[in-house]
Amino acid sequence: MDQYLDIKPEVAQALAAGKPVVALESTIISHGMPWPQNAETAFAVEDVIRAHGAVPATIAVIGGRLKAGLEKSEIEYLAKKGQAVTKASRRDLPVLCARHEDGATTVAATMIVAAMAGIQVFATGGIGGVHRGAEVTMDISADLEELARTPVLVVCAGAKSILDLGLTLEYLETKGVAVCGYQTDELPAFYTRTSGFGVDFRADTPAELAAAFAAQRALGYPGGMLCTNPIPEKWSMDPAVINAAIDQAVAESVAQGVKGKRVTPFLLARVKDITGGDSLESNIQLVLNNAALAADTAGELAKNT
Ligand code: PSU
Ligand code: MN
Repeated sequence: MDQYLDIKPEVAQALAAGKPVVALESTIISHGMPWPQNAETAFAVEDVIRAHGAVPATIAVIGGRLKAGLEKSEIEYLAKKGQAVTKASRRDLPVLCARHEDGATTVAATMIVAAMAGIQVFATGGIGGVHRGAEVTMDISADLEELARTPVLVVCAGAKSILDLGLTLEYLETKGVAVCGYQTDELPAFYTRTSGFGVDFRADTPAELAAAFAAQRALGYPGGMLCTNPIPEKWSMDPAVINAAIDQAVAESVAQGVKGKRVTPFLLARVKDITGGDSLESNIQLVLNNAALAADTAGELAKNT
């Protein structure tokens, strides 16, 4: 299994010494944000993790190697290539390894590589979920299945309402994935702090969150856990503005017949364009906020192991 895995020396040393490490995904770099903000954000996120006492490990596939920890030059390479890089979820990793190709890892694929490397905590912006209209299209992100099977704690800002948030929570409940609200009882909706949907449990400190995940690991559950961390008040968006943009983007994707793995990148790009870039700054800020919480939580987990 490790035949295809390269752990960056700094990350390997931290793991061997029991120091906190935080994994980061790369689809957010190639498909989630435009150049050059994507590279700037990827570097800033790594800096926040270091400032909070943990070692960052940005994950991607480069030349068929599963990389746990990227060099700056590799991050820049993926950022510049943008949507030309293969968006890699669970099903794509074996093919990329066999063909010595590059891939930007989604939440699902990042969890797989993180778990292989021994990294327990992962920070991102938003996860994939059950799309609106999934009762007809069956468009349900592989991220949800991965949360059910791979033991990684994913810290995100909830999910965008490009998804059906209610169905996404139902799916996670069915799969036995606990959803934590960080200092909130409600699922945050990425750009906004509330959604009207309740979470399973609330944690008010990184230590509380770490304790819940540690208990799950001790019980031998196979899967991961989801922590949803609301966007800081200062950066949260007007729900009317963002929801109108999302509704328009979803309508366009239906009208244009966008399908499969192209749906999420299409919606993300359209929402950003329709809101004239305001949403991009909010997106960047919430990722930084999640990185800080993930690093603090990894620090708490490292204390107890
Ligand atoms: N949602 C976001 N930003 C993102 C993604 C989702 O708000 O960047 C990316 C993540 O990499 C996520 C992936 O894992 O899209 C989900 O894609 P899909 O819906 O095709 O599974
Ligand atoms: Mn999909």
